[in-house]
Amino acid sequence: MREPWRCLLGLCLLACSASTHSAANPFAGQQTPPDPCYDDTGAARRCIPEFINAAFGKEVMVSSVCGRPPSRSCSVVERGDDRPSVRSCQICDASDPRRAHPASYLTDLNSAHNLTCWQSENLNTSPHNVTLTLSLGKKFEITYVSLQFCSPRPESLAIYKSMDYGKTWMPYQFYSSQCRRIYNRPNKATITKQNEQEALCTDGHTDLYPLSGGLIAFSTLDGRPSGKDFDNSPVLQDWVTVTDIRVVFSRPQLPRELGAGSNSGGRDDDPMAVTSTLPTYFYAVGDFQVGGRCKCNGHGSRCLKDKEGKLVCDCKHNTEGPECDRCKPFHYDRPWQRANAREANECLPCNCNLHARRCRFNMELYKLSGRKSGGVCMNCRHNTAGRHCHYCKEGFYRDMARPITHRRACKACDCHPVGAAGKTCNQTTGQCPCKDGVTGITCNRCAKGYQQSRSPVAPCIKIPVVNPTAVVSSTEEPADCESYCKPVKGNLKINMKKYCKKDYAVQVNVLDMETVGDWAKFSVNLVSVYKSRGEPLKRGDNILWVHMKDLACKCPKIQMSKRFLVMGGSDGGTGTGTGPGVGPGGGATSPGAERVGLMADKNSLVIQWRDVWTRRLRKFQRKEKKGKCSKA
Ligand SMILES: [Ca+2]
Repeated sequence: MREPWRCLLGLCLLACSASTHSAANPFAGQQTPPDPCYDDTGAARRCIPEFINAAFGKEVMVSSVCGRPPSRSCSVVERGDDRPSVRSCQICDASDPRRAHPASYLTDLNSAHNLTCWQSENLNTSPHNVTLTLSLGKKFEITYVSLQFCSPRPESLAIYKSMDYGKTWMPYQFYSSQCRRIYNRPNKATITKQNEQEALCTDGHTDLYPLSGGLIAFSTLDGRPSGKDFDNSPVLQDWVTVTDIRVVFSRPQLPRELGAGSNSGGRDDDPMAVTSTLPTYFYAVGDFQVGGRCKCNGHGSRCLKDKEGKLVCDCKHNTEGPECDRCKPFHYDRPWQRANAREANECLPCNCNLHARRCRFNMELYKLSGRKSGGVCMNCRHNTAGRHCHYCKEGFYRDMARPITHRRACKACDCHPVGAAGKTCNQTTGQCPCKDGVTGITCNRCAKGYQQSRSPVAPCIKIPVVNPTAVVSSTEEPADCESYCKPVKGNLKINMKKYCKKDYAVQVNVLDMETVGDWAKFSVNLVSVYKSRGEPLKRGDNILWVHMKDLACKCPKIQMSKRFLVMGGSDGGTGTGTGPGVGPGGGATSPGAERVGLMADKNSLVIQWRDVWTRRLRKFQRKEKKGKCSKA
């Protein structure tokens, strides 16, 4: 009995440096020590759940159990000290707790003082597989599987594992005194790095003795070369991962000493024969252990039951999933990786400057960054754009007074719909692209030397170089002005004689001026009309044309925003040009038909208005009506 325990202890030492707290410890988990997944500085480090007997307390599905109906089974008991073995018989009765041997005895608290054993029915045929199936309900990384027998150990036994909750099974280990014959495998094959994930067969652990208390213990990593470098061996990490374990007892020991039945004993020459009758036998196991750790890939230090009662890892390092086997949402800056002794390999959040809630991983970008960062932010908010939401989207610019993480780090360009050539402004200054002659951050006004136009294509146009006041008050008089203007120049008096000679006499207010060819075109307001030969003149807006040469010689002299008495027409002057082709020009080129309005020249009388003239001009008006002009 001493040997198996030493063996188990050895397995444990191999498997774990941690103490073998089993889930049976009622005080486990009561203390709340610092989180082992982080060091003193808060940096992530590998953390693993404690080493446990994962089978403890779990239900084992068995294909056979004694006691229904009650049956009598006999075994040979060794007494040691050269005393002869004795044959002992017992009744198995499933309905009597004192005589029952249920499957629950496989995984109950194992006590040397009170060994509880599951026991199969009495069997007498072979092959007659008896199976034990244990579901762990979650992935575990296991170090050993052990069975402590109450009956003699089977002559051939197979262990299978499942990684998908029992959907598929694969061989894990075989025990047989005839490996090749029973399992078609070589005995004690050597394991190389190439076949580390292969089940082996051994004839060890198949001795008849001890007749009771014998142990079968399978150490999952024993003899596998990469076991020493487990962190870097995905193959072995996979090898030790299980969700379910199945043990199949294929053949019993049938030594003559055990021959209990009356039939002829001995081994069948062909163990795989359809059926052969054997002496009555049974299997009995007192303890079924699966030593290992809840699989959390180094990102969790414990496993807990979730709301549905399912065992799951308590994941840290920004991981999630039953085995902490993926990164939490928004933590996709690098690929998920298992933690190892040197690197915690925690999942890292994407850097989105607080502008996105979702991101995805891009392998190309990750490789380009030297395997540092591969996260790409999705749906950047607050008018940001880019893989890290780190710049402003089109139509917005960076407000440098705020950090990029600020909700209002990006301001609208607000480019003027007419003044700007586009909607995209400079990312740092906010300057919109302005059309020619337009200025301002948003292109909302005309530049110096430009004036607004009605054209959306060219909203600001160059102000003409000709300055009206400069023309009117030009000091650059032509040299011949003296002779050109005579004799009228200087004669600023008005009398009945002059009044009679002219075609029109009006008071005008000069508003504006522009040049059209050789002509100055004055916008005027007719304040009063004292005379108009031909078509009657109306008060209000009108045009006064003066040839540039006349204007340059100041005959007449006209100033902006001032009122003048203008008398012109017949005697050398032009008439009231209200109709096309009116009157020939007097000493100047006729403005032509297109120049509608009044005309004044060197022969016209243009004098700054004086209010006293109102009465005098009314008097001339009355006299003319009485026919005084024709007399003169
Ligand atoms: Ca037990």
